[in-house]
Amino acid sequence: MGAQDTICALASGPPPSAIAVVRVSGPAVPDICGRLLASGVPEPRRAVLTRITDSGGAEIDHGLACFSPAPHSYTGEHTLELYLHGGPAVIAHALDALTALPGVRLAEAGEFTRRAFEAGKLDLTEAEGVADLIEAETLGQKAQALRQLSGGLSDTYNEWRDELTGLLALVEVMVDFPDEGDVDAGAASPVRGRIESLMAEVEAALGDGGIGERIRDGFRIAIVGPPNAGKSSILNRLARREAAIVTDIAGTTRDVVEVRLVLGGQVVWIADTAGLRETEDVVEAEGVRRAKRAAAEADLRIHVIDAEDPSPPPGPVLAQDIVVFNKADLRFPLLAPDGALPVSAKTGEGLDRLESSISGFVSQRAASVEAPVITRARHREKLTRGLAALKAARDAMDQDLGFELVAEDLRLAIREMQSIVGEIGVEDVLGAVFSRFCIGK
Ligand SMILES: Nc1nc2c(ncn2[C@@H]2O[C@H](COP(=O)(O)OP(=O)(O)OP(=O)(O)O)[C@@H](O)[C@H]2O)c(=O)[nH]1
Ligand SMILES: [Mg+2]
Repeated sequence: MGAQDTICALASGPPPSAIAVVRVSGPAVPDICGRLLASGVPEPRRAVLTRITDSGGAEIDHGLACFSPAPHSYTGEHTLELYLHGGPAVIAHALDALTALPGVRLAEAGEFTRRAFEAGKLDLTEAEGVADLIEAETLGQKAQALRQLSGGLSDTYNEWRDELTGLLALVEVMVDFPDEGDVDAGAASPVRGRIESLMAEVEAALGDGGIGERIRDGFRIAIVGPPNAGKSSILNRLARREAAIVTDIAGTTRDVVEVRLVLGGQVVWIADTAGLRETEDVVEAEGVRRAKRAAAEADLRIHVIDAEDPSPPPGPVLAQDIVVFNKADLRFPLLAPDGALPVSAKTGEGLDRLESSISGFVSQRAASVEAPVITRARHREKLTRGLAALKAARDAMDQDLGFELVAEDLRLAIREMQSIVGEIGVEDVLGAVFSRFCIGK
């Protein structure tokens, strides 16, 4: 399947819809216009209303056609977009008519954007921004994806790469002229300082609390506490459905039950966990182990105190955590400990305040880093490796290991920056990124 294939796909949502957009990209586009459009090849980048037929002359639809000749198109190739009536038969007829033509086939997931990437229209982080924008459910995700799509991440990575390239040039001069001993010391010191300041910038980016990834993938919240405190009942209230099993038997929940919600304009994953207690039961003990892990990994914990059997939270309570005093319906006047939020999963009392505490936490967290440059684990992994290479370069300088080694470490760091933006792309990374797109994008 070479780039010479012309690809086509439905680019709009599933039928029926008012309008369906069928997208075509590749060298056969002018020929396709000649064969299928009564208008012939439309004037570039102008929508024309035309009768559209298959090659046997049978009418597909009356619709708008827009032709964008290479290289000024999304993919950099000749492209044609057809705006048809969005019925399943119209779409099927259009795609059949297109794929019946020589050199035309259906596109694979993400293939239009992959072609755009290969034509240099987008770099890899920008292409990821396209995918994120399509999937964005919250305004926070949308804003982050738009920033990424318009080069907000690549700008930083490219700046770092350019700075490193400049440093490498300086170091290479020292490798090439090793005898200029006096020059070495003088020229080397600014290099070391610049490596250090770059390290500080990369460290700051890595130390962003994972906000970009949280905005994209969701914040993690764990409901923890002793058995029977009402953790699952609280989850069900928050989820507004019976997501977890509730019984009066202590030790009901074993697995971590997660529910995805949008609160405070952000995606949050709320995890109900097994009640924390010492137990001989092998299954329950595994549940407790998982509960502890979920609590440790969460951005925020909701500690549930049982009003029927109040005791302090068994696990560590961090500053941002929320403590709730559940079954408040059973105790009047309320005896909630200081700082604990009285709630009743039974009556729903206090649940709105719990929800707004969670919303407040996530929206504040999301705003705590203005423009995170890491939005995926892929970025974090490469940047971490880039930082390690920078450290190695600095240490090689400090230990007088020779400029060849420093140069090698700088080259490694450059490679990590380049692979984030896809300048050097390992094929499997590209495959992994683009295969997650929808067809037609
Ligand atoms: N009166 C009253 N009963 C409640 C409240 N919340 C939960 N319960 C009851 O408490 C019992 C335990 O509730 P669960 O939600 O299963 O408690 P849990 O903390 O998930 O328990 P484990 O999964 O065993 O750790 C059930 O009988 C619930 O109906 C509440 O606010 N008021
Ligand atoms: Mg439970």
